[in-house]
This record gives sequence, structure tokens and C-alpha cells, in this order.
Amino acid sequence: MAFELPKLDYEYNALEPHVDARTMEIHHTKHHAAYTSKLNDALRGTQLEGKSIEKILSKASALPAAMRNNGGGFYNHNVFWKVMSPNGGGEPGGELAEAIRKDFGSFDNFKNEFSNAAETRFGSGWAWLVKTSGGLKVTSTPNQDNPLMDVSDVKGTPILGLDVWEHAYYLHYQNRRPDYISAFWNVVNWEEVAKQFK
Ligand code: MN3
Repeated sequence: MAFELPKLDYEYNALEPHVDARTMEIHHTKHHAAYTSKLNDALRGTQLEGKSIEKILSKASALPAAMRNNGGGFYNHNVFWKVMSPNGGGEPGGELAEAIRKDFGSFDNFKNEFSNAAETRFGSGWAWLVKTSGGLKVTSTPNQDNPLMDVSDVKGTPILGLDVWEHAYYLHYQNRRPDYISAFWNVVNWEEVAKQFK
């Protein structure tokens, strides 16, 4: 019943030059693996053991820090690996494209708002595109928080997420977070984002 580190759908070097292989490997085998095992350690023997990750995160405000931080870290990276692909980039189509136009005015407006959320998140955290009861919204969260958590300013289902912790980009981009954010758009897996939107 314990949570498991997922395998990636692509090789560590598949997202180069946008995300480098060394960063991908350390990020998956060290960072994500640690969140996963620490989450399992924190849950063992508690009433939340065996519950879904969504259910656990929805109670974030009442969780011990080890569950909130590692639970968020486990879930957020699951989203992150899925919304990137070596065949990514471009723009979404279909219903997702329509929803983005309706809620942001245009794809470019959405992209600017999301990039800005990622750039201005102070310290470590995430930028998100969120499906809420009131349509699509962009937000950012600190640390390993996310929009599934009751503590999030914007609540809903994250359908696109970008990790802006320094461990996600520092080896290749050093302090240039905006360059990493620009490069991210080349690997966004819009098919997967559209699937999560439905
Ligand atoms: Mn990370």
C-alpha cells in the first residue's frame, strides 16, 4: 500500500537541451525518491496510511510537517514528470485551448501569467495551472504545497506544474530562473495537460 516512485516515460537525457540529464537524474532518483520514502515513513501506523494522496493533501493544515512536505513533494513531482515530454512544446488544442482563451484572453496571456508566477515565487516553490470550480487559474505555492491543499490560495486540480526549486535548474541555469522557465515551454506535454483537464 506504500507510495512508489514512478518510472519516467522518457530517458533522463530526453529533455535536453532544455532540462539536462544530470539534473533529471538527481531530481528523480534523489529528490523525488526521498520525498516518497519519507512520506511512507511519516504515514506508517497512522490513520492516513493507505488513503489516497489527494485525500491526505486535502487535510494539509492539520498534517504534521513531514506529511505535508513529503506528501506534496511526492505528488508534485508525479505531475511534473508527466507534463513534460521530448515531443512537447507548441500550444494546446481542442477544449483546453478554448478554456485558456476564455479564462486568460489568449494563449500568450496565459503563458505570461504562468511565467510571471514562476519567476516571482520567492524562494522555493511551484507555479501551477489549476482547474477550479470557477474555471482555469494560475497560481504559485511555496515549498511543496499545491492547490489540492486546504491551505492553498487557489484550490483545485493542478493540470500543469513547474518546479522552481533551485534543485530543478541550478546545475544548468545557475541563477537564471527566467531562462529555465522559457525553456520549459519547449517540453510541455499539452496532450497530458489536456487529459488532466478532462
Ligand atoms: Mn523538485
